[in-house]
Amino acid sequence: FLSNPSDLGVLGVCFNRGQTKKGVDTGPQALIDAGLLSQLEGLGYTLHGSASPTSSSSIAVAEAEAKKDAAPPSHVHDYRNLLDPLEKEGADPPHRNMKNPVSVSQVTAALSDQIYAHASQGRMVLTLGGDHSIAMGTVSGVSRGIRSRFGASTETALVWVDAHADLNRPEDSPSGNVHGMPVAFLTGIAEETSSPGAPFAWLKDPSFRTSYRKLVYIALRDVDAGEKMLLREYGIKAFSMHDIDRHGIGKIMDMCLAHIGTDVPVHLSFDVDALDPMWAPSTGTPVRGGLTLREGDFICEALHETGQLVAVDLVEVNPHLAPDEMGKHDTVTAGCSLVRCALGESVL
Ligand code: HAR
Ligand code: MN
Ligand code: MN
Ligand code: MN
Repeated sequence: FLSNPSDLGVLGVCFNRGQTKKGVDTGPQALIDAGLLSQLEGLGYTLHGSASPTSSSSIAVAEAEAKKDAAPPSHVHDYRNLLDPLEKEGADPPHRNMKNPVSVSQVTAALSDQIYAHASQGRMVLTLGGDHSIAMGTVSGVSRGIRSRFGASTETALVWVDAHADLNRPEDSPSGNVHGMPVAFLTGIAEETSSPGAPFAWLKDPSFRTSYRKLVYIALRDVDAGEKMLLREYGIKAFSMHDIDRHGIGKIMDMCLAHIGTDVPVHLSFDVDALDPMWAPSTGTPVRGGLTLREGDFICEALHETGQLVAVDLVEVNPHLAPDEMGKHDTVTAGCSLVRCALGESVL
């Protein structure tokens, strides 16, 4: 599915407004400072940055790229031009129980365009978060890019590796944090029904959507009551930590790939809190009983081996929440390892 398999679009998304803890916006730089980008060049990739978006409109990225005086492409983006006007008290009030709805909607819409620019050229796309709300931008941008190349009926499968399902509809969310909702919007299980300019109304375009039939969860262990109902109601494929304990990660990946099929491109969205806090303590919502780092790496390797991977997200690394220096180092190192495995490090 990649026309340029060694060309890699890289986006560091310094964004934290999908939840309320400070520091997750420094995740991308911490991963880069640990040497991730040179490690990827060592695997043979040519890295491509993006122009900074100037607004959330669909044509903004193309226009910025066309402009001669635009800032040069960069791997790391803070979306300040979008966020600064929303910074003052009361500028981004809750909407349908969602916190920071306009901030999240505008940044993810702009990100979706940046991702699309890479995916539509047949590049692999790597996104470093940032909280998991940014997947609204990455997954929609990839879905759209793949459809532009292979036709509207070509769906991209989504493998969501996470302690959490991130499937809350806004009104069902216990926290109002949008990083617990991206899958609901991406699949259309939650939908913005009010005016066209309302937060996340842009995600209603069918070409941005992911089918819940092509969604697979791995490593779930902290799922809200409303999310459990939706998983059952829609028959979504989900492998919990209980399933992994029972079958082993090898069998789980066989079942995961059997569900997806060999004929579809795959987007991997990996929340570092899928790992046990022993391996990744520096994250906003750690949950005991998670994956070992080796199991996480195996998931990434198994997906890489299919040759179907078109995009990888690594999110929720929060260096500010480290219990100590070692916890921060371990989390960042684990994140780098997951990304390298997804991009082919262990292939002999
Ligand atoms: N389910 C809870 C909520 O909606 C917590 C989920 C968010 N935590 C994450 N995302 N790190 O995976 O608030
Ligand atoms: Mn998540
Ligand atoms: Mn999570
Ligand atoms: Mn919970």
